[in-house]
Amino acid sequence: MKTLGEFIVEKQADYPSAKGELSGILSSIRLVAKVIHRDINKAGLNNDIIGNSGIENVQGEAQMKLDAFAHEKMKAALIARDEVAGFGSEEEENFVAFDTERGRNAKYIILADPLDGSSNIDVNVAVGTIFSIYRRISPIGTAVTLADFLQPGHKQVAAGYIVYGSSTMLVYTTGNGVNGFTYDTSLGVFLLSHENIKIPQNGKCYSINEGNYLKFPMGVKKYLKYCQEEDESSHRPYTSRYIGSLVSDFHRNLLKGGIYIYPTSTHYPLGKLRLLYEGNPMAFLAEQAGGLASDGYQRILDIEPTELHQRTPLFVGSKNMVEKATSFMLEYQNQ
Ligand code: AHM
Ligand code: MG
Repeated sequence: MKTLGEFIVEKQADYPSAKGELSGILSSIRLVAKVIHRDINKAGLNNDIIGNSGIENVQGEAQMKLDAFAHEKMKAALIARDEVAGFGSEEEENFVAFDTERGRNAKYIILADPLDGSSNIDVNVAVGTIFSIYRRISPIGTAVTLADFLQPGHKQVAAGYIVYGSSTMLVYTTGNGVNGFTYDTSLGVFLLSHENIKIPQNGKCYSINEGNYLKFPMGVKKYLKYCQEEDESSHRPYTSRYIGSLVSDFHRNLLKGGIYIYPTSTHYPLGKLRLLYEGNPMAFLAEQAGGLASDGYQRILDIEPTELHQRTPLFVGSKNMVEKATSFMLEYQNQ
C-alpha cells in the first residue's frame, strides 16, 4: 500500500523542474486533515467543539465552534510553511497575506472552506474540508493582493477535499487525474485506496434540497420531474440522495455517478455556495474525473470572479446528467 507521502514524492519526480513547494503544501493539508479528524471524532464528548459559537461569519451565517477551530488550524498550518503567500477562507472576511519574508517570496495562495456542512456536526453526519491552490500572479517578493485570489477556476494548480465520514478520506487533483486516500487511524497515515477515480458518465442519483422546490427556477423544476419520470432505458426514476454536506454528496456521486445541484432560488438569487471555496475546487475535481460542472449556463471554471465570497449556482457530477440538467436550464431560461 502506498502512503500519501510516498505518492506525493513519486508525482513530484514526474516534474523534474518542480522544487517541491506544492508537495510541501499538500503535506501541510494532510496534517490539517489529521488534526480536524481527531477533533471531529471527539465532538460528542467535547462541548468546546460542538454547537454554535454565537457569532456570525462573513456570510451572515451562524459560525459553529468547529468552523472557527478548523479555520484557525488550517491558517496556522499554512503560515508555518515557506510555500504559501496567502490564505482566503470562507470563515474570514478578507484574505490574509502572509507578509513575512518567506510569505512574500512564496509562489502559491490557498483558498479553503475549512469545514463544509458544519451544521451536520452536532448530529454526527459527515462533514468535509475543501481546498484550492493557485499560483500567485503578483510579483514574487511582494505581499499578495486580492487579484491573486480572484483567478478563474481553470487556473487552479491543485484542489481537493477531505471527507470525515465513516472513514476519513483525502481526495485531490493536481490536474492529472483524481486520486483518493483513506486514513488508517491505527497507523496515522493516508493510504492510496482509490487510484485514478473516474466518475460514471451516467448516474442514478440526484442530490438537491428539494424542500426548496417552489423557489427554484423553471429549468430545475422541469429537470427534477424528468429525474422522477419512469423510463426503463435511462434507468429512471433516479434515486434522490441529499446529505446536506456538499463534500459528502459530491463524494458519493463521484464514486457512484450522480448529480449535485444547488441552484438559484427566490431565497438565494445568486445561489448559496461560494465560487472560490466550493464551486471551483469541486468543478476541477469533477472535470479531472471525467465529469462536468456548470452554473446552469456556463462552465464553472470559466467564471471570472469579482469578489472573494462570490456565490454561484452549482450543477456538478456525471457528464450526461449535467448536460441534461443544463439543457433544461437553457430551454426554460426566462421562466
Ligand atoms: P457551509 O459551507 O456553510 O457549510 O454551507 C454549504 C453547505 C453544503 O455543504 C451543503 O450542500 C449545503 O450548504 C446545504 O444547504 P441547504 O441546507 O440549504 O440545503
Ligand atoms: Mg463552511
